[in-house]
Amino acid sequence: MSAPIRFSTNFLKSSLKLCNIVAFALILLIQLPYTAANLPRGVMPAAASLYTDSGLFTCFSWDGSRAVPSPISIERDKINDDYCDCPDGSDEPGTSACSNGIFFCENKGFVPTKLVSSRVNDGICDCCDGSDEYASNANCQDDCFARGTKLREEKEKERILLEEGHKIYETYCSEGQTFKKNQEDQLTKLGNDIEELQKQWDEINRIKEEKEIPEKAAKAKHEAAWKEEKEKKNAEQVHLKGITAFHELDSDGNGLVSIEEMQKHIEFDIDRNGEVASEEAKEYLEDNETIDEVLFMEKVWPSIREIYTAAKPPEQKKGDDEDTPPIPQDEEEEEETDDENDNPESHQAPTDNENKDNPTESEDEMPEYDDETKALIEAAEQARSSFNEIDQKIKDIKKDISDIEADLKIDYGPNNEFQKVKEGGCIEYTDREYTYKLCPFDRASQRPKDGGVETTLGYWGLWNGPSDNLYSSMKYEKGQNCWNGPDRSVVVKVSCGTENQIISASEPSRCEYEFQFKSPAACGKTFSDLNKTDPEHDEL
Ligand code: MAN
Repeated sequence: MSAPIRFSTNFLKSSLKLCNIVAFALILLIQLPYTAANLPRGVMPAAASLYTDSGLFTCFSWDGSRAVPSPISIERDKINDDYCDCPDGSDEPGTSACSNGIFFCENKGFVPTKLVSSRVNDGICDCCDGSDEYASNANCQDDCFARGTKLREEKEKERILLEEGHKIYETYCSEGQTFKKNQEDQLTKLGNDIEELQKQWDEINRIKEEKEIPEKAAKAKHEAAWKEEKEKKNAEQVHLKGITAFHELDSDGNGLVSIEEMQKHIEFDIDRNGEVASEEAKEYLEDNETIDEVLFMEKVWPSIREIYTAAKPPEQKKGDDEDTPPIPQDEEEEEETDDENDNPESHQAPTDNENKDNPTESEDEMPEYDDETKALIEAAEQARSSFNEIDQKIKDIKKDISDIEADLKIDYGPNNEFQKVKEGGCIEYTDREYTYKLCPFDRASQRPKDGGVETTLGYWGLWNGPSDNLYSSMKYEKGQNCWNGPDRSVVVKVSCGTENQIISASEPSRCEYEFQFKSPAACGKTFSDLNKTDPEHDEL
């Protein structure tokens, strides 16, 4: 029962096979004129269809990768007849008849190439398959396969490198983007922190100011009391010294100071003629012949106090009125007072803040604050310390914010992939003379190999690659000025590599440098991305 069915199936299968063969043969027949074997010599595959029409051949020229037919048509048998018919040279791809013809070397096993057709049969082997010298004496060897093998090995190495670089590139992208995201999150967080801290700052500042008011008042009160006490003490001392002076001047001890007694004291020699004239003495005594203690203290002592005290021998002056500087007797003496080693006791009386060694001074030191004031100071101190703490915290956060904002402004590539390059830190390269250093997105420098100072070659400026490959070149600019020349600058050419590395540094023009820099960040394109542009290279 099943036999006839099997027969008919086989029959059908055979018929189908036959149909396929016929169809394939037809396709072959139709395509025959398009095969390389049938093409006139030297025609490139991209132009094959233009040579297959039966009948007339239309001359054409190339506009980029597009063939543009010309108005001139010729008989097909005039193609490659060693006579140039088309002004564009398209009828003589395989001879040297047209100066502008193009000869296509198939170079099987290697890379197909194009030659100007004048190089056809010129005795020089241009194509590795020797096809350009088909009618010359040149003995061309077909070394396309050997060359192809070498090229394939190189390509394979390149492919491995690009693949490896691309893998790292992908991690650079994801880590770079995560980094950026974290920075943005951090910025938001710090912004919120600042807002919160600012509120606390306001409150802590308010407390500080509040605590400082009673502190200030208590301190001022204490200081005013001390000042008053000191003034009182001083006045007493001045008075005491006056009384002592009176008794010293009253040499006969009769309770009166007379003109004669005054004359014994050379410090009253107003005109400095070496003696105290009675008029001079009298002038000091306010025109009196004699003066008693009460009038002396009231009228004379205030005017002679300084002169009298200054003229006293050092031992006697110790602890004298500290508020009053001595009046210099003449220019010489004035100069002497400048020399601290000469006679320290004749110098200006120590003030409250000076000469702590002076035993009398310690008596004048401000006494300790009372417990109540101390407590107020302590409370204000605490408030100040809390304030300083929060104030510093805010300053630190503001600094962090501005650092992050500045970093976010830097263009680390379309996927932030160059952030990893920056993170990697500075990279050095040493040539015969210099060690060059590149701190990505910061600064480039140079220092002589045998030591010496570092020269700044430039600071991070901008990406300056061509518009279709912007991130292939960086510019570091505004470096140290070159004597009689420009500010130094560096162009860093960036290409794909499995690590961040400077592979060369040069100075093409004085003080203008160029680094070749390899980085996985530049491995955005894969091997196939880079090798799919030229279809004629597929034959490799
Ligand atoms: C230094 C270096 C050189 C540069 C000269 C210019 O020697 O920075 O690279 O050419 O200065 O004077």
